[in-house]
Amino acid sequence: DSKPDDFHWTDYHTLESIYAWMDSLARKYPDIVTPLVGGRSYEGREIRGVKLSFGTGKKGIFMEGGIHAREWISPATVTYMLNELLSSDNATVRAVAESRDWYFFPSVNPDGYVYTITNRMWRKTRKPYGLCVGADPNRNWNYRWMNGGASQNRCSEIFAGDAPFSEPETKSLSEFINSVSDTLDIYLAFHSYSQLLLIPFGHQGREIPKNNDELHRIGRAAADSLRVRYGTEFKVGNIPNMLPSLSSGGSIDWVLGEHRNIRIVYAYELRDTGRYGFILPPEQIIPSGEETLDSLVRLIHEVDS
Ligand code: ING
Ligand code: ZN
Repeated sequence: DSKPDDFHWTDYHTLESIYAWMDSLARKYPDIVTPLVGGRSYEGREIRGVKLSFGTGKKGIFMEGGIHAREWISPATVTYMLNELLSSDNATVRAVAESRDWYFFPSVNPDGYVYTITNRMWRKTRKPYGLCVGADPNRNWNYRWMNGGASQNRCSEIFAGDAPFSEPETKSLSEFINSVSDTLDIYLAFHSYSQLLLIPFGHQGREIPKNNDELHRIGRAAADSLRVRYGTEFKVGNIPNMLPSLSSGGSIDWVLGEHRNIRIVYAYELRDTGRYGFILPPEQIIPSGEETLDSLVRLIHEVDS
């Protein structure tokens, strides 16, 4: 693994290395980058992030990565975009970067991510539940909790936890989001895999976002721009129409459901469509980062136009 000075996107990185790199950014760009602690995990790790701020009075965008431990392309793509938004000299990227305050949290399930070093296919948190371990942190948020596509079986991969926000990760991160939510207008979560851009809601109440048409229009524009560079096709739609089942208790349902000022909310399901699945070769990190940033640039242009 690497020192902060040669942090790169030709390999996946450990949590420690990602955190050390974020610290190095705060030292290198002290006027722009502020280290943040968004919460704490069951095993006592910090959920660390950075805020990028190029000026005052900007709206905010929240970038959630790594809520599922094995989806390694998520933290890798999120850190790639963080780096580009901070240091690219492309005028279009610079304008988008400077249009907002950015909250980047590349690895919001740090215990799970560390555990995937030895158990590569781990998805959940690491809090013990009897004979099994972990809840699905993307079924644990307190909005229509346990209302479709989630399980009360403690050994299930989609175990929702014993109660909403039973996991310290989702509880503490939700409190952090609440503390900055007034300024936010966009929230993006990054998962893998399937190449989808998912629009809330995932619960079984047939709830549709008030701005569903806008979310579809902007989402399709973002997917169009994502396709240009490498031909990667992303499909766009509401969760129940895109996935084989419902899924309640996800972060994006809670963000849109509880924070009506955050109008622009999506979950990306990044590369690929199943050839490599969660074990995406590291050669694809940079292409994924590039095309996802292309889509993000377009998304923000559409929101601001
Ligand atoms: N897929 C997501 C999951 O949590 C999702 C899909 C995203 C559901 C956002 C609800 C909200 O199951 C993967 N692969 O994790
Ligand atoms: Zn996921």
